[in-house]
Amino acid sequence: MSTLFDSIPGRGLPHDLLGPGTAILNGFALGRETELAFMIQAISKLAPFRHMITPGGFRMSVALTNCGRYGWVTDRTGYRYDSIDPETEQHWPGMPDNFLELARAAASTAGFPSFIPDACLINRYEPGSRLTLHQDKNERDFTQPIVSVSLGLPATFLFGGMERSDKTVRVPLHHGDVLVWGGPARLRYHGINPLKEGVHPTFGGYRYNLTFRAAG
Ligand code: MD3
Ligand code: FE
Repeated sequence: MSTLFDSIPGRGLPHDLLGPGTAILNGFALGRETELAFMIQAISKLAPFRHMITPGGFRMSVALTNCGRYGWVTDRTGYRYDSIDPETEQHWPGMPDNFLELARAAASTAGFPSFIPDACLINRYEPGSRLTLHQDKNERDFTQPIVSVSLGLPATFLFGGMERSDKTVRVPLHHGDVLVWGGPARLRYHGINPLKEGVHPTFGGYRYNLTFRAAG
């Protein structure tokens, strides 16, 4: 059966192979890598990448920073959004116009024309870095989608169900892919397998992931 989201893979048009509420926009960010790399560099000079500590006391293997009105943080007291960077004690860097426009264009293409993200979490993976299965539920409004942008080295994404124990499917994510997670997909468990070694022409030995959220 065909659906609203069926289209041609590899051309930045959405398809929903991962189920209702998902849209995969393969290559949607291609052509913007130079400006995205430049902005990530500029943001990380103001708010450096760091390995945060989980409530359980573990150091995250993924390094992260944020831009926008709110930033996602974790420490021994829990996960939350905060308008202040705990490391610099300053506001997070503003969200660049090109970030906002990319996120809004992707959300709109996937059927969320009024998405206004106020937070962008930037994850940086090095070989071996992983993200264990989790739900994103620190945002205030689950009717708003999350838009994710993959840059640099490829990774294997794990997509589960509404319970941690549900089976997962593995999905390769490549440089330039943009995915939109809304509606019934918004609270599904997901994670990233340990990153493999490699070299990307623009992003070197790293994978970066931007996730745009309406947090506040
Ligand atoms: C599905 N990031 O930052 S992006 C995260 O590649 C996170 O860095 C991963 O999970 C990364 O929280 C995965 C894909 C993604 C992001 C958010 C989702 C998938 C999602 C929220 C709900 C369902
Ligand atoms: Fe997540």
